Amino acid sequence: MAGQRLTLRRIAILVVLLPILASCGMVADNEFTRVGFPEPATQEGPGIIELWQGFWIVAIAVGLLVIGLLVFASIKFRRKSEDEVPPQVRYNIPLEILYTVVPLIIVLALFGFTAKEQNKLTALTDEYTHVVNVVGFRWSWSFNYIDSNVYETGTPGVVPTLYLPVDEKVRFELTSPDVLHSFWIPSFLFKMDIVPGAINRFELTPDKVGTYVGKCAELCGQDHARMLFNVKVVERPEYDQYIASLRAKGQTGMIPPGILPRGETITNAGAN
Ligand SMILES: [Cu+2]
Repeated sequence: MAGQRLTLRRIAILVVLLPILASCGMVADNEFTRVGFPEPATQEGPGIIELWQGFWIVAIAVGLLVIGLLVFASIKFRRKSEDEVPPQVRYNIPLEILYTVVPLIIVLALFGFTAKEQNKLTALTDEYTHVVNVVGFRWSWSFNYIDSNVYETGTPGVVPTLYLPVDEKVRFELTSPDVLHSFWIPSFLFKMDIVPGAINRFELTPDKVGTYVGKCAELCGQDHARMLFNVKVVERPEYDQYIASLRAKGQTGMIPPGILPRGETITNAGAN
């Protein structure tokens, strides 16, 4: 009897969950199935969306199971008459082991999937086409295009724009001359801290032409909220034109200079 009830419950859970799972696979590209995430603008984005969806599916499944059990228990074991005391149950070792082990397995599995995706995302290759040294400083950004030896810089009042060519892998090298900042482009579904005294590196391949917003995601002082930038993902000819325009303006070299940690150097993209 108990076994039969358990099977029925499993079927009920599947009936509720299947449409959710199916809708994630079939209508993958809207804000509802992305659970609030923006449309990814990089090749790496879809993997992050899938991880996020997986977390939600697990959370919904656990939530439904717990709510289902609560409702079931409160109906099934309720007091049935005024003078009745329902059976008082204590200690159920198998059940206690079950609700210790099952959450542990869930947490370990979520950790495993996250670690796998994160290792893939933060792996450095030698397949990049460009290196951009992003300098986060109080309170704006400089973009040093290492392979072209030009730069662009901003102020809290004049928001700088980072140009990236579409479908080309870019290595970002993050540095800070002052305090902690965090380089965040929501549409790239990626954020990495900028730590003074260290160079944090990652690589992404933007794959959708468009204009995106970026911001500092680490409270860094008075004008933190104005530490904004734009990102323009453009076709290669437009990118080359932009780089040439920086050179024409005389913005060659790196800015601000002398901020690299001792003994560390920005990757020389000329090698590729
Ligand atoms: Cu900042």
